[in-house]
Amino acid sequence: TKNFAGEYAALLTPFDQKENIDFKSLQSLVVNAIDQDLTGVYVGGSTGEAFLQSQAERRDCLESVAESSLGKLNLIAHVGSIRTKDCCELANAAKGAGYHAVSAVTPFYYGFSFDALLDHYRAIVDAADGLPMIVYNIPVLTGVALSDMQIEELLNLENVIGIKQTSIDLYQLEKIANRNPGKIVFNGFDEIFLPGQMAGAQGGIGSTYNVIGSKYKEIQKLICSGDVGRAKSVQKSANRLIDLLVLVGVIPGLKYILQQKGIIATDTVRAPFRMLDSMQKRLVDDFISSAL
Ligand code: HMN
Repeated sequence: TKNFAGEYAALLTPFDQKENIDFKSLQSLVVNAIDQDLTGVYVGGSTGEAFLQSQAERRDCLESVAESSLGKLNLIAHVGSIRTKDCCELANAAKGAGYHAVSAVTPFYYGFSFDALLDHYRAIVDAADGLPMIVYNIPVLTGVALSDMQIEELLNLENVIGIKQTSIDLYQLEKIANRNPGKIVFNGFDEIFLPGQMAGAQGGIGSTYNVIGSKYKEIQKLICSGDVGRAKSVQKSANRLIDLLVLVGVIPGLKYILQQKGIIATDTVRAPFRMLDSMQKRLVDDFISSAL
């Protein structure tokens, strides 16, 4: 089977001024991931504003990215939503479009039972028709807090090869990695990429990789060569950008930076998200001119 370890950009979904998907800009985001020598892309996740898109739009994005990637990237399709049937449809589309894996967030809002979650993942795996599944655990946004044992049960489902662990709890990450040596753990919070790797993650998937993907690649290389001191200083510089993004809003902030760099055409986000105001833009401009 394919080796998925590595660094992945959680792709944004560029829109035009009317909030329609801008496929040309989406293509250049994919090229930007290739140019940064990233391992792959994670398409249609939180960062992709997937929960603000229709089912047809999500499918179109999956297909468009696969075409643009020209076989140069590992492709992970995020197909999660709270409706099992929708996830299955997208998983099936991902398979058809040539994706290498699917991923799905734990269904949220209703507080489904754990048995319901297991059935949900089984159904998606079934629809993905042989594609490996990466469970997406992001308790701060879903409100679904999985225990170590529950995570292990999910990891033991057929075709589940790993988890995207977006949590500040590095102790849990360490336990997952330690107890499930055959599975792959992706770090989901970019600000703890280095500590996540130290705790046993074999890569990361995140929004800021769209802009500073090469920093995470560099940290990974430095860890391998035993130079943790320098890895720390690269993480530190990444975190100063992340501080700013968290302050102004990660998705609109990243879109603004990518638009300023000429990679995407507009910094439009979908309502109810809001674009940066002029003061926030000035903050980002000042940061870019001094650091990026
Ligand atoms: C996705 O699902 O699209 C992303 O991979 C989510 C990713 O883990 C991001 N998490 C959130 O936005 C909650 C991080 O990249 C995050 O934006 C970054 O670490 C800054 O906090």
